[in-house]
Amino acid sequence: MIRRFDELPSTNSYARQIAEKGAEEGTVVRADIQTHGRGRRDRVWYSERGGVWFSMILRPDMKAKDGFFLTMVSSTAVVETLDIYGIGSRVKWPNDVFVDGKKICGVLSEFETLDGKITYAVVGIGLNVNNELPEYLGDIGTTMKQLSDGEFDKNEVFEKLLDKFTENYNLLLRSRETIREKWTRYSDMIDKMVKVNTEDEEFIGAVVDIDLEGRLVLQSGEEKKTISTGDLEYL
Ligand code: BT5
Repeated sequence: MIRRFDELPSTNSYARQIAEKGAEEGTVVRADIQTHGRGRRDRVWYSERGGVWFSMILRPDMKAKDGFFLTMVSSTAVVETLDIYGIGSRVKWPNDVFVDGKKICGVLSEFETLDGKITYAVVGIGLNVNNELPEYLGDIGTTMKQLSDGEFDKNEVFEKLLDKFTENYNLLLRSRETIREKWTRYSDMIDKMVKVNTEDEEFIGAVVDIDLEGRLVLQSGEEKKTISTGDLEYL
């Protein structure tokens, strides 16, 4: 079921509320404007009219530690959707999609867990389509419109993205390895030098792998470091 709103504070927050009350797997919450769109660590996600902002409620039979694969499925679906429109993009660990060094999409996955298993997940995708970006995001963000000649049919983009999500989600339920392999290919980050900030540490190294739990494996001198989440910058 798709629940569409003109305006919501945040589709993730709304989806969590209705998931608590039992909303079923596959429920989608979409808003044209978010007044309090959220990123990770309570950052603001700029969500004016013109973008595609939505969240999905999922109830996979999955361990909490594998939750990152839902983020991977989302960014994989975004890359494949942009490809349909002739826009080449890359996934960036952990939760972004970039075009030519600029962010076009962010994913926010939130989980409710019990005894190490996911009871429900809310996976939010924000894709810049026809929306304008504020000046402070001008250097770091981009939109589909900016990358092309004109505007896009936002509902069509949403539908294609949902189809791609469903396709990749079903793949994930059959084989995590297929998603990990695809995502890694779309990331183009193996062997690249990066700097990663976690909440309290900073790591610099070359990307060796994305491991079976979706963690980033860095090689720094003789040492290997495995990182669950953080902010990554290419050096
Ligand atoms: C994210 O966080 O990238 C996750 C964004 C998820 C947004 C979706 S929209 C539907 C659903 N409902 C929500 O409330 N959220 C989800 P993070 O990796 O923490 O990146 C946040 C940073 O991205 C900000 O601090 C800005 O630097 C930048 N940013 C904010 N809005 C942007 C935009 N529209 N386009 C590109 N970059 C943006």
